[in-house]
Amino acid sequence: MGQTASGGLVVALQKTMESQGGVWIGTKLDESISDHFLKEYDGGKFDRHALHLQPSEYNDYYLGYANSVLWPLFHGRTDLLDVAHGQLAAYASVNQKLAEATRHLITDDDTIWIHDYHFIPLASELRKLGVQNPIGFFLHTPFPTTSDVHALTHKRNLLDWLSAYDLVGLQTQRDVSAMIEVCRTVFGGQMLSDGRIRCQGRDIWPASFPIGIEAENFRRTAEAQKPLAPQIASGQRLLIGVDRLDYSKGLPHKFRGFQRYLEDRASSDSPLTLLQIASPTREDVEAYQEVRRELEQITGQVNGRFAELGYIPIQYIHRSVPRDYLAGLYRRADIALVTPLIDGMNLVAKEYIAAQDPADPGVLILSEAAGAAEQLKVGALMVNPFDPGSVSEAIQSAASMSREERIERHQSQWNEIARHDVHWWTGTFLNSLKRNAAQRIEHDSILRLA
Ligand code: ADQ
Repeated sequence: MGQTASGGLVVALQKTMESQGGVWIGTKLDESISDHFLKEYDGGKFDRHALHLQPSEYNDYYLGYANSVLWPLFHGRTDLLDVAHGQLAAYASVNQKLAEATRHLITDDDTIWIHDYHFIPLASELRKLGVQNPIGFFLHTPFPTTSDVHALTHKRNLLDWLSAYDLVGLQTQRDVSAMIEVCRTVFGGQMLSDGRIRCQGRDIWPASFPIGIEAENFRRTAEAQKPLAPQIASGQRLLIGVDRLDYSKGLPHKFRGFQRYLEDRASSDSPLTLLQIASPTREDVEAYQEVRRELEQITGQVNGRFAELGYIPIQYIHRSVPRDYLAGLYRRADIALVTPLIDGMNLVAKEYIAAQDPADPGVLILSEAAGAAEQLKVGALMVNPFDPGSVSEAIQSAASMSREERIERHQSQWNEIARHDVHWWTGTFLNSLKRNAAQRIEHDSILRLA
C-alpha cells in the first residue's frame, strides 16, 4: 500500500480487513517475471498475497478484458468497448491461475469473499479444484442491463461464473432488478420463492448490500482537521468534487453544469469556486486519456471566460490527496457536487455527509444515477447529470438554502450512513453468505443420500 488509496473498493475493504483480519489476495504487474508466482506482502494488520502477472497478461486481462470490456459494459458505455483477440482467454486464464495458486491457502473453515468484475470466474475455478467453502461475490459497479449484456460475445459465461457463488452481492435494488431481468430474458431464468433465480438448471442468488463507510471514524477525522485557511481564502464559498478521473464520473458534464451556473447566477451574488480533485486512474487506457484532455480543455475555457483578479472559478487538481486532508476539505466545502453519469454506489457522497458539522452542514448535490441515490435522495438535491440546467439550478438552491433546511436534510442523511456503515455492510453480507452456503451444503448432502 503506502500510497493514498483513491479507489472505492480499496478504501472500503481496507477497513473491513483491519477489523476482521484474514488474507487479502490480488494480482500485480511484474515486468521482470516469465512465469506466475504468488508473493506474500506485509499487509500490516492482515496478510496480503499477490499473483504476479506478466506484462502481456496485464495488458490483455487487466487493461483489456476487465477495463476495456467489462468496466465500460457495466457502466452502459458499450460505445467504448475495445474488444481484442485474446482478452477473454487471458481473463479466464488469470482467474484459473489465481485459483490454482491460492488453493493451498484455503482451510476448511474459511469463508471466501471475491470482489468485483476482475474476478467473476474465480469461484467457478475454485469449485473445479474441489473447494466447498462458502464463496460470495460482491460487484462494486452497476449490474449491466439486458441490452448491454447483448454486446458480450460469450454471454453464457456470466451464467456459469455467477452460479458458482453462494451469494452475489449488488449495491442497489436497481442492480438486483437488472440482474433478474438479464437472467430472465437472456438465460430464460425464473425467480424462486426464496430469492434465487433458476436459469438452465443453475441457481444465482442475488441480493443488495449498499456499501457504507466508516462513518463515525470519518466524522471524527474531519472534526479534528485544522481549518484549511492558508490554502483557501476565508470568505471563499466552495463547491467540492472528488472523483477518480473516470468517464463514468461525468466530470466534463459537471464542469459544463458549473459553467451554466456561472452564466445563470445573478451578478450581485459572489460566485462559488469549484475545487475538483480528480485522482489519476487507468491512464494506459485510451478512453481515460480522452476524458483527461477534455477536462483540461473545459477548465481552460471556463477559467479564461469567468476568472477575475482574486477569483478562479475552477481549481482542478489532478492527483490523490491524503484522506485526513480530504476529510478537512469536505468539511470546509459549502456544497458537494457528486454527479456521476452512472455509479455503483459512490462513497464520496457518504464521506461528504460524514465530514459535515451537524450544526452548520453543507449541501449534497447528487446524481440520480449514483447508487447512493437510493439511500440519500431524501436529503440531497437530486440532479440529472446530463442536464447542465439541472446542475445549475441545484447549485443556486444549495447556495441560498437556509441553515434550518441544511440541518434537517443533513440529519436524515447522517442517520442513514451511520446506521448502514461499512461494518453493517460486512456483517450482513457475511451472515447471508454463510446462511446460503449452509443451505447449499445441506441440500447437496440430501441429494447424495437420496
Ligand atoms: P470508485 O469508482 O473508485 O469505486 P467511489 O465510491 O467514489 O468510486 O470511491 C472513491 C474513493 O476514493 C473515495 O473513498 C474517495 O474519497 C477516494 N478518492 C477519490 N479521489 C481521490 C483523490 N483525488 N484523493 C484521495 N482520495 C480520493 C467503486 C465503484 C463505486 C463504489 C465503490 C465502493 O465504482 O460505485 O461506490 O467502488 O463499492
